[in-house]
Order: sequence, then C-alpha cells, then structure tokens
Amino acid sequence: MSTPNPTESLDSERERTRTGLSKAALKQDFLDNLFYIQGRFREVATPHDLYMAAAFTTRDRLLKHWVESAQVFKTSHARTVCYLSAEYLLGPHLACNLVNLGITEAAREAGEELGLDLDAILEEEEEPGLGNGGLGRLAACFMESLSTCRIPAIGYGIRYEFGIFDQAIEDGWQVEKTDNWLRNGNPWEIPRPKIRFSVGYGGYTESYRDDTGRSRVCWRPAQVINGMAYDTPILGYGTANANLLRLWKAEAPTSFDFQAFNTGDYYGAVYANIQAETISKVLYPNDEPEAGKELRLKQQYFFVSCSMQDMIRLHLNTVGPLESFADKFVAQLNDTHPALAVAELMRLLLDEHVMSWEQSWDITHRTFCYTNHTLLPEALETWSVSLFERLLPRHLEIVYEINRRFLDEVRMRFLGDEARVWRMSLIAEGGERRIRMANLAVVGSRAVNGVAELHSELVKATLFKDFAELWPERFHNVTNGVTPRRFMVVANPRLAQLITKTCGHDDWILDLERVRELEAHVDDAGLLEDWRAVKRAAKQDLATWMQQAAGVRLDPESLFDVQAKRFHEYKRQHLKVLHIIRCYQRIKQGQSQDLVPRAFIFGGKAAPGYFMAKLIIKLINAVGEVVNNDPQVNGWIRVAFMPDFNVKNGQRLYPAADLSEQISLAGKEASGTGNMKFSMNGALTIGTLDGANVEIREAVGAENFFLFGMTAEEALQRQMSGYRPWEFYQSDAELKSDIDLINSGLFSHGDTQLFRPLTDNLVNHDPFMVLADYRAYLDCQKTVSETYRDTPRWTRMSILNVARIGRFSSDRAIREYAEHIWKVTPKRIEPAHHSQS
Ligand code: BZD
Repeated sequence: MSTPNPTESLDSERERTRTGLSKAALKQDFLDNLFYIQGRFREVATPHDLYMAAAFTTRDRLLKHWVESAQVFKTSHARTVCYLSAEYLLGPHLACNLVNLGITEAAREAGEELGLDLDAILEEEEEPGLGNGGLGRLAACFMESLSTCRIPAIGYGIRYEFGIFDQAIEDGWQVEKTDNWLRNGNPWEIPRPKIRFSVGYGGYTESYRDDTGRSRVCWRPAQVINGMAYDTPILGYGTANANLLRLWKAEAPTSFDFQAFNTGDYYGAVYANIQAETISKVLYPNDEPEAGKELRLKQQYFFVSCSMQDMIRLHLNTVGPLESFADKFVAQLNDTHPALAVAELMRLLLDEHVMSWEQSWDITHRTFCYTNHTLLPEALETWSVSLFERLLPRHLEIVYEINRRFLDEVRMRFLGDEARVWRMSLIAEGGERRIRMANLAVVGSRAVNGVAELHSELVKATLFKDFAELWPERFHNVTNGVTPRRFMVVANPRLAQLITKTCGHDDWILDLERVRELEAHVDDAGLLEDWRAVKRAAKQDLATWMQQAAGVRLDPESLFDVQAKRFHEYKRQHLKVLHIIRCYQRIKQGQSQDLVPRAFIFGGKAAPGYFMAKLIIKLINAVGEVVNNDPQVNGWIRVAFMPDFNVKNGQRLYPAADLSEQISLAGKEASGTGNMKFSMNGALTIGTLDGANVEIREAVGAENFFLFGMTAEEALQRQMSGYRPWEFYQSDAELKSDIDLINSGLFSHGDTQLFRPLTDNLVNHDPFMVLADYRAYLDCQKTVSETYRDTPRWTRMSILNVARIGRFSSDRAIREYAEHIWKVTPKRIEPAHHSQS
C-alpha cells in the first residue's frame, strides 16, 4: 500500500462535501450555492433564488457522474449512439434528476430543516420546451432511457432561444405568447466556448485537381456562421451513467465585421451579427413541416453540420482514422428533419477529408438509421430544388450523385420499370422540382423503423412500398415507449408508493415489466380502496389547479374524461365535442339515465397558422361556457380547457385521468405516447385501433379497453369507395341535431357563422371521418358510463392497465434499438467509491 497523498485526501474530502448525497451535505451545499452563486442569504432569497440554489446543488452531483462517464467512454472507445433530433421536449429537470440520483427524500428533509418546501421549489422551474409534441418528447424520454440502460450516447439538437409558445386562452381563443425560457438563466447547461464549428450557406462550388491528380470539389460559401455547444447532463436512474445532450447555438463568427465598422457601417456590422443568431432563435411551432421556409432549412443544416463536425472531431481525437467512423458511431435520424446529415457527412468525408466516393458512401450508409413518425402525405418533408441549390449548392451536387447511383441500382433490379424509378427518385419531378427528404433518409440509412407495429406495417405497405421491395431487410419496428421515472415516479408519487408497497419492492422503476406483480393483488379489497384513494387525491389536486388556472370548478367524484395532445383534425378533438353536445342535449331533454357525472378536460396547442385546429379550441371553450353556466346540466357535466399543455402540466393531468381519449382515425396516428402515459397512471382508454393503441389493448386485455370505430383498412376502403359524410348527417337524427345546434349560434352568442367552416367541412368533406365513427363512439361511451358506475370493476380494470403496461417503458424501446438496430452494448460506469458517502 502506498502512503496516502495529502493533496488527494484533501480533494476527496472537498468532493465529498460538494457531491455527497446525504441530507447534511445537501443542506450545506444548498446554502453555499445560495450565497456564492445567487449572492443571497436564506432570509432575503426569492423563490427563484431558492430554485437556482437547489438546481446547482443537484447539478454538482450530476456532473460528478457525467465527468466519470465521459472519461470511461473516451478511454474505452465505447461505441456511441448519436441521436439527431431537431426537437427535445425536455420538461422540468430538477424533480427527475433528484429521483435519478435517489435523493428526493433527502432533499425534501434538507429543505424542511431549512424551512423550505421542496414542492414549491420544483414549481419554480421553467421548462425547456424545445419541441412541439410527441416527436420531441420521445427524444427526451429516449435520452433518459439511454442513460438508464447505460448506453453511451450523445443527443444533438438546437438550443432554441424561444421554445414552443406559451398558450393562453382569451375569450375562448388560443393566444400565443413567446416562451422566453432562458430569461432567468438555465442552471442545467454548461456553455462550451471551445467547442465551436463554422457552418456555411450559399456561394458556389469549384472543381480542382488534388496532389494526386484526382478531381475534387471545393465549396465557397457566401455566408459563414458559428455554432457553439451547450451541454446538458442527462443522468440515468439507479446508475452512475450520464450522457450528454449537446445543443447548438448560432452566432456570428466574429462579434464585429471590422471592415464594415471601419467604413462607418456600424448598423450593417451589427445586423450581420443578428442575422447569424436568428438561426437558433425560435422553434417552428408547426408539427407538420411548412413548405418553403428558408430559415427552417437553415436550422436543419446548421445543427446537422455542427453535429457531424463534432462527431468527426471526437473520432479523430479518440479513435483515429475515419475509416472506422461507423464502428464508433451510429447516428439515429429522428424523422427527416436531420436527414441532411447524410449529405453533410458525405461532403465532409469527400471534400474535407479527401476520401473516395465509394469509401465515403460506405461509411455514411453504415452510420445512419432513420425513424419515420408520420404517414400523412402533407407532413412529408420536401425542399424545393431551387431553394436548396441557393443555400446548399454543394449538397445538391451530392444529393444528385447519390440519386444517380441509387436509380442505376433500381433500374438494374427492375428493368424497364420507369414508373418505379420516378416514384423512388430523391427528386420529385413534375411541377416544381423538390427533394424528398424521406427518400434521402431511407437511401442513406442502413435501418428504417416505424414507431408502432401497425405504423411500421403501413410504412412498408404504403409510403415506402417500393423501398421495402428493394431492401426488405432494412425495415424494422420499434414501438415507442415513455420513461416511467418522469411519468410515474415524479408525476404520481402516491401511485408509485402504492405500487412499491403492494409489490414489496421498487425494482419496477427500472424493470417496468415487474409492475405485473400487482396482478396478484387485484382482488385485494385493501388495494382497491387504496387505489381509489390515490386516484381521488390526484383528481382533487387537478381540480384545485384548474380552478385557479382556468376558473372552472371540477368535482373529483365525477369521471375525469381527458383528451390532451396537439390539436389536429386527424386526432379528432371535434368528435369528442360532438359527444359533449350529445350529453348536453340528453340532459336538457331529461334523458340523463345513461350518463354518469363527467368532467370533460382538454389540453393541447394548435399550430398558430392552423385555422381549423384553433377553431376547434374555440368551440370547446364555447361549449364549456354554455355547459358550465347552465345549472340544469352543470351538475352532470363540465368542460374544462387546461391552458398551456406542456410537460409540466401534463404531469398534473395524467395521474388524475379516469378515461384517456385516443380517438384518431385509424391509420393516421403513427403511435401516440400520451396513450401510454395515461394508461401507466391507471386511466382506461377509449380508442380506435390506431398506432400503439392496438398494442396497448393487446397488452392490457381487450376486456380492459374501450374499443370503437373503423379499422385502418375499413377507413381506407370507405375512402376509396367514395365517402359521403352528409349521408351520415342526414340519416342520424342525433348527429344532425348536434351539428345543427352548433350552427344555431347557441354556443356563439347567436353568431350562426362562427363555426360554419368547421361544421361545413364535417358535413361536406370530413377528411378524417368523424361522422362515420360518431355512432360507434357514442355507443362505446355508453359502455364507459355503465362500467364507471361499477366502481370495483372499474378499479380492477385500472389496476390491470397499470400492471400490464410494462412493455411501454422507453427502456424497452431503447433496448430494442440497441440490439436490433444500433448494435451497441451497455457500458457500465462504476461509481467511484467515495461518492456514495
Ligand atoms: O411522433 C408524432 C406522431 O404524430 C405520434 O404518433 C408519435 O407517437 C410521436 C413519436 O413517435 N409526431 C410528431 O410529434 N411530429 C412533430 O412534432 C413534428 C414536428 C415538426 C415537424 C414535423 C412533425
């Protein structure tokens, strides 16, 4: 044994106090951080100061794991997953980090001893809303599960200065407010001024011969900006593994254009600066691409270029020659938003690292995998060739060359089938020529997956039929999942405690399949009673919050019937509204015998330019105004709109729901993940056979799921044989009277025109077949009411939903990616011994 080194023991002593997990250490560090970072005493600290001190105290402990992980990954040359996503809908960090560090209780007690309430501190956090909806939230769940599953990973994305807008409801309409989430500082990120890359736009390309006489290309961009890295540590649950989320901020390359400055053009110099920074300014609030938005293409190229350059830098620094790049990294494309990475990696290898086309393509193609999240034709991303050429002339040449070689392959395989060549081309011809990003992603990837079984089958049978015929082995399914740490342990601590108590352990948090052990207790009267009490308490919490936030009183004894998701016609929030109107009419007509008291609760944002979606929000609030103020009906039904549905507010909603509405037209929702979050919290689902609903129903048992509506195939058949919605309107008297009631102006202070665009669309076009599924939906809701009246039965069904939901943990999804798609293995980080003091 060597003699102890005095400096070393001093270091570890210091570290023990700064990163220790005991209550005493937390308390001390909290006060230190309050003083040294916020510059406050306990007595004068604002709630925000307290939050910042708590966040820094937690961050110190994360960093310890993170630095250790980084060291191990670096020295062991571990194969690493790079998740490329334009969106990360992270939600608040603090509560989840406390859970993953295993120090929630210690933090709570430390707070109490200082006279502080942890829950109040948690409420202070402003969430980073760097995503629109399911796709962005999936990326966030995956980052957490990657760490939990101990898979070395880097998440790459954009550090938007303004995330998804905050939604306010004014006079029943959605009003968008800017999300200035960085205003008060972000304690979770670490700026990396030394990790900067230049990104070019525009200009021209030049050919030249290199030293060996080979012809090469050089791109001379007209504009160059910088991307700077901001890192956020993402810790796993019950492990010392922590991964890195690296988000890029756009900056001008120098803070001043001195030339312009010296010639007196001060404004011009500053303007160039501002222009560069615009690129990472704001998240596009559409959950479908909007054609032709130049800034969006710039954003995509910006983050993809920084990320690819960073991966190359890391490879050269750790492993060495780029030949082995695809052995070190696998890059997952989260939809087509980062698909430009295929062309960018080719450019970097060809032009900057002077590799041959063949070798560059071999590396590129082995590096990428692509996840598709939508089949909706209007949501598939394409870029006009002329815009692309103006912004990325070199990439256009590369895309053309990829296409030329690819189409040769198609022609070889399918001789004379020019129609197929035309369909598969990366360039859509006829009309304005456009680049099909989905085709680029498929051609440039070695694996392609859908996000639920049904969706993955439809991907092969419809969208990518030709590709699946050419490369059947390339297509996979990985059904989505969500993290039980955030959506159970953090969102619903009472339920988590009850599960732990009933199962006799908390191993289910890491291995969600083990919630199945609840099944053995499903007939235990004590459990049923406790289960109901937990749900009841969550409903009370939500009712209290809603009263304050939306001014609506909800009765926790009523059935909480919730639809929370982005507003989209295909998700059919208007079908739900028709149901409410039917209930209203029945009560008014004295036919309430089949009903149970219900609170209809909605949450969700509409894209600011999506008129119809915003009109549906207005309709919900308009119906709510009438219903909630009519004493004849408001003992039976209430309508509430949760303003600003985001991750934080979602966490209030999932635990309180009795019924989860998953009522999209079959074949349209790729997967859905809200469906999983509700079910995990003991809500029963009313749903169509769409997306992951199909698998949820299989898992929880058909008898514990309220199914209605056409199948995807039936919907398609009906569409093809000529769907005539007005026939449903004419032949179903109740349906007609519900729509007519909207048109009567009852919900719009006598204005008979306000909702006409919506009702006319339903009666004459109804692209998502609301009217065709209306009757089946109402019938199914009747069964829901009957079942709810049988409280023990409902409670039992609720328990079975939770007990059988294990498959929908994002840990399972990540393990499937790791094994079947990425071919990566976990790398365990051994916590340094002294850290557990
Ligand atoms: O992705 C969603 C799908 O609609 C869901 O069915 C699915 O569960 C999730 C996760 O796989 N898609 C999105 O959320 N899409 C977007 O948010 C989006 C954002 C920008 C541009 C295009 C789409």
